[in-house]
Amino acid sequence: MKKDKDFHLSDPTWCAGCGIYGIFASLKKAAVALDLDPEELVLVTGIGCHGRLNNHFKAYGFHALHGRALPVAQGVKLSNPSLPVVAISGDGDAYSIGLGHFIHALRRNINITYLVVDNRLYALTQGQSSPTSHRGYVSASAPYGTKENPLDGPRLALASGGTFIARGFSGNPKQLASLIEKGMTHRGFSFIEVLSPCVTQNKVNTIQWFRENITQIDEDPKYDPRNRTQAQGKLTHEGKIQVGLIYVDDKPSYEDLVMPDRDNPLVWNDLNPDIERFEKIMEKFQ
Ligand SMILES: Cc1ncc(C[n+]2csc(CCOP(=O)(O)OP(=O)(O)O)c2C)c(N)n1
Ligand code: SF4
Repeated sequence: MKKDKDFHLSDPTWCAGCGIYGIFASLKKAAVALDLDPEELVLVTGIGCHGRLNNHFKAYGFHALHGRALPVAQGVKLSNPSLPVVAISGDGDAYSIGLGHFIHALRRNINITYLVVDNRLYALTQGQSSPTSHRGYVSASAPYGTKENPLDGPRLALASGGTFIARGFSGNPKQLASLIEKGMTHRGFSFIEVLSPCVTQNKVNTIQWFRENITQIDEDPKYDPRNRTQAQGKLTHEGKIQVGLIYVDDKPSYEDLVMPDRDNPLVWNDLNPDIERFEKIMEKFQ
């Protein structure tokens, strides 16, 4: 059985108190619980402070372009469906520049896990408003307060056909690790938004603020995460931020539908091109 330290490549350099430390710890715990080997796991990150995660995590890693973690992660999965793939974005990466990819991955139901680190601003670029910054939030890009209304990732995911929707909190790594573990065993696209304080740029949504403003969805004993109407009700209800397993559904994954030949994935094929044929194709472009 592996231990957390088997997935620890190097000590991270996020600011002291940054929520991403809790996500780093939770991801290691989930990998241990799933009995994975570092070479059996692929982490794909976007650009931002969250993007440092795969620099320090012992697994295969790919640091994609800003907003492009999902296309790369989906490409990896389709080339080698036997590999567990976790994509990680920030709220800017996922819900601004990468929003189109998010919606299509949800409706495609491809079998990867997507963590969105929600610190409610663009941290790496020094604190501009992001799609999850609340209206009135004063930031580097909105000195008179953010004018847009915030976007709710899980609500959008439910409307887009998501089959595994959860929200965790970096301050509760035990729960987060369990959500990641469940997500990674889900057959289809598992989306976990993670509330994560940025201690350096965001002086409003602090760890204390998150603690005071979240509520556990399963505190309601009647809550059934397989009931779409209940999930919709919880997510549209104005009040505290719902944390926990919000919604789960069984639907065929993208691979189930498009890859009948799973025993012969692209990665095992001999891709040496036929040079003559390749040159003929290239002639057409000259
Ligand atoms: C195409 C492109 N546009 C803009 C940038 C500049 N940029 C780098 S990180 C970032 C936003 C980071 O915010 P988020 O995705 O929320 O990640 P965080 O730093 O908060 O983890 C931006 C706009 C970039 N690197 N590439
Ligand atoms: S700037 Fe914010 S998100 Fe980035 S490492 Fe520091 S605390 Fe974390």
